[in-house]
Amino acid sequence: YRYASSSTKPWYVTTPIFYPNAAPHIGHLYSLVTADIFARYNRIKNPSRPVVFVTGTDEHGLKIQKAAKAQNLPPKDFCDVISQQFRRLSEEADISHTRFIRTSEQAHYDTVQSIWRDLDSQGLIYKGSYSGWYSVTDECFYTDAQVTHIPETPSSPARIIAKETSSPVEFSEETNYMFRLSSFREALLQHYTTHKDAIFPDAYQTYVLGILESPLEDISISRPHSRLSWGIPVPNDPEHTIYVWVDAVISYLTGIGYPWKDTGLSHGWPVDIQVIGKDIVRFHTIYLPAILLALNLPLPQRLLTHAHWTSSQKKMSKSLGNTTDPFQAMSEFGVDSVRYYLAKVGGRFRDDVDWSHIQVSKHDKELQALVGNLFMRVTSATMMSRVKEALENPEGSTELPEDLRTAFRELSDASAVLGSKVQESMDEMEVADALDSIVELLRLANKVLSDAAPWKNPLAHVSLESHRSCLEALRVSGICLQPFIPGVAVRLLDALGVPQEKRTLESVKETNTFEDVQVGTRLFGPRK
Ligand code: ME8
Repeated sequence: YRYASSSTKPWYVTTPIFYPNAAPHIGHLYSLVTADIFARYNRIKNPSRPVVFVTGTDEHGLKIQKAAKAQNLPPKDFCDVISQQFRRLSEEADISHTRFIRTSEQAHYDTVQSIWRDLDSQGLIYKGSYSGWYSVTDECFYTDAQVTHIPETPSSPARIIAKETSSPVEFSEETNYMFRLSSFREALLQHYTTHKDAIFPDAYQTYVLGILESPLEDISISRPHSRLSWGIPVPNDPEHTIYVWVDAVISYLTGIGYPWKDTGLSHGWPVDIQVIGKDIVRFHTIYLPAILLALNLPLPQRLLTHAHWTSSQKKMSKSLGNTTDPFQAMSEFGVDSVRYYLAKVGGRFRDDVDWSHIQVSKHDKELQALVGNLFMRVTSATMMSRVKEALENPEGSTELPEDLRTAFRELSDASAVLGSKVQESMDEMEVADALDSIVELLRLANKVLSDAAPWKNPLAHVSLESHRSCLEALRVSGICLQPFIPGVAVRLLDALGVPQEKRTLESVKETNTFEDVQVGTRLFGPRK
């Protein structure tokens, strides 16, 4: 990841680095699609600026060690198989990542150890005895106050679980390396107080500021090798393995080649948008930033925290096994319709959403009607011959009735402002609003066409104006839809004959003649 010029920092976006403990589900696809929408949006917004997009798999830790053991496989072999499924998911879903990182890579091992040494040399790491409640599912320690005892019931034995996540915990007392997280509280508080939009949606910024009002405790950042052997060893002390979350958050740096040996080149740091689920806020708003402050690196610009997809109101999770298979959904409805559903319904990010097969199907039909049918209707054989007729008789335009003139003008005006509406919403990270603006324009175009009913009107100019104004609506929608549904958008722009260099947000404003329309192009594949 070398860039010839240091003047323009590449635009950098990340997804969480997923645990390959079980097959990916819709929740993972959602994070990938969300990050991809921003990656693709930035490419059309600023085509000369490179976009760096890192995703991958977080392979170390007890959770993976246990899952591999249950299958009688060495952890690396186990991860090879499932990491490959995450990679395939990214490919099949048209995710435009530029780097898929595996934390089991040598490059990552070196980066993590080098950062450890750096923190250690600054006196930020010390050895201590640590006791607490460990959750393998959540891969973290909880204090006494954060766990609760559930008494025995006829159907289940007594258990101790984490209050926040309901995951089972086990008590452990061991010698660990500790990180002086406590000494970063003020700097973090200062950061979030002055960077008011660091965390989106706002509620999480408030939540994090709340955490920072009380003292932070130092955290354990290693486990004894006897408990955790699948991980990166502490430099010069192989009896201890580095805590998986320290290892994991560093992948955002490894992903763009840290530690940079060639100074003066701009690699992309800091991250511009970091997409995560609300389950991992603390690691991204406190642990990672503290490490970055220690390394004297700038903190990520913005963190987008999204809610969860649920299944019968319960969070979809690999540990619970109540998941929806994204490959299955994509083969049934096509990649773009699944992306459309995820972005339209999940693009407000604030509330959990229950995955609904019926709703995906509705969204698939809606998209086909809005885009596919509109294109078919305005390029039908009859329409094309009436358009030709009108072009041969320019004077006929004076006969257009006033109400139709107004309707066509309103549609053109709406097309002209779509680009800036989308830009406004996307810059505020309101993905659903951006998509809604596009849908609104397409609805208007469909309505204007139905009201004008050129097929019933003897005046050929009604056909010509319907054709022109609807194609224009399709062109600007097609450009703006590229981040969301890249497959359909590209087929649409190809069908409209829009040249490659005219597919940027800026070119939405330019005028167009539709001389190369590919009549009869299929924009959607067959549905089951
Ligand atoms: O936490 N709805 O990995 P993970 C929406 N390895 N998003 C969901 C989801 C759901 N039901 N379930 C998962 C880890 N996700 C760590 C991350 S980062 C340095 C290390 C998404 O495989 C969401 O983004 O458990 C969540 O934060 C992430 O997957 C957790 O994936």
